[in-house]
Amino acid sequence: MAFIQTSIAEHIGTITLAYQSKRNALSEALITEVSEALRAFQAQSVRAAILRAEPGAKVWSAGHSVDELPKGGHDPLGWQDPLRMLIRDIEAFSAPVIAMVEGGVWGGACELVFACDMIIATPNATFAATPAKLGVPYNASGLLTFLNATTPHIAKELLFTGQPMSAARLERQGIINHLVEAEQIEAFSRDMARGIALNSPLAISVMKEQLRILSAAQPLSPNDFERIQGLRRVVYSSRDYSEGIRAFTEKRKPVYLGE
Ligand code: LCV
Repeated sequence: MAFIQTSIAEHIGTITLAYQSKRNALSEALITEVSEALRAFQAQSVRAAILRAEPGAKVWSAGHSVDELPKGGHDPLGWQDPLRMLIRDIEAFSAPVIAMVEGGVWGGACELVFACDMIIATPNATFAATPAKLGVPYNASGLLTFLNATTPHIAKELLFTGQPMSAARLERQGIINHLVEAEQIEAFSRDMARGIALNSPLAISVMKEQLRILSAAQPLSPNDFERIQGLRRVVYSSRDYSEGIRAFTEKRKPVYLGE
């Protein structure tokens, strides 16, 4: 695989993001490889998976590949968006996925980590949710990932400020399971995965699916659903949306007018 490395040992599957030249940006090609790896793990009865970057990575992932966001003003985060598909693959993967995080986590990669079943991070890892920086609205299921994994106030601070939040702060809030120094994080994560792998895979997979269904149980009227879609379209067809992407490409600060 060109963008990731994978291995399986003791019923534990490990996926290492290995695209540092683009700071592990979640390109369609990288995401396809992660999804294929999860499918291969499933076929080999993996009982726990670890999703990580290379040891010592300064950036765990820079988030959605900005150059792959459509410029035409249509919704880049639709049902078939690669990131959305990966989030669903992680949720549907029948064994727990542990995010092992060193370095900065940006944009859509925050959602990817929050969608994992457990998070183990080094104290200096950071999380920055960037849609407001880029002028992008977030989709409903993605916002639900934030709400389910964090608290409303933390989700809003992350999404409204776009500022990196430290793993230490997120651990204090119960959003990150464990803070572990870089030298021990691999052994610690592997120990947790080993413990899970000794338990009943069937009981775990059923609980994982039950918890997924329960946490997504949000009755929404057709009117409310259409309102959410309509709100997103306002931003996608705005001048600010094009400006955010153009500014990123031109490596300058965006100038937003709110229109
Ligand atoms: C494509 C990249 C990227 C990248 N895409 O290295 O959640 S939403 O709604 O916001 C969603 C749309 C989303 O997730 O958007 C992406 C949000 N991510 C960010 O805003 C982070 C963007 N990246 C950065 O700020 C920096 O790259 C960080 C701070 C992560 C690392 O800085 P560093 O100085 O180490 P460079 O900036 O030099 O990046 C190295 C190469 O990776 C590309 C970047 O364009 C550069 O490519 P070239 O070497 O070809 O110039 N790159 C980085 N992030 N998200 N490409």
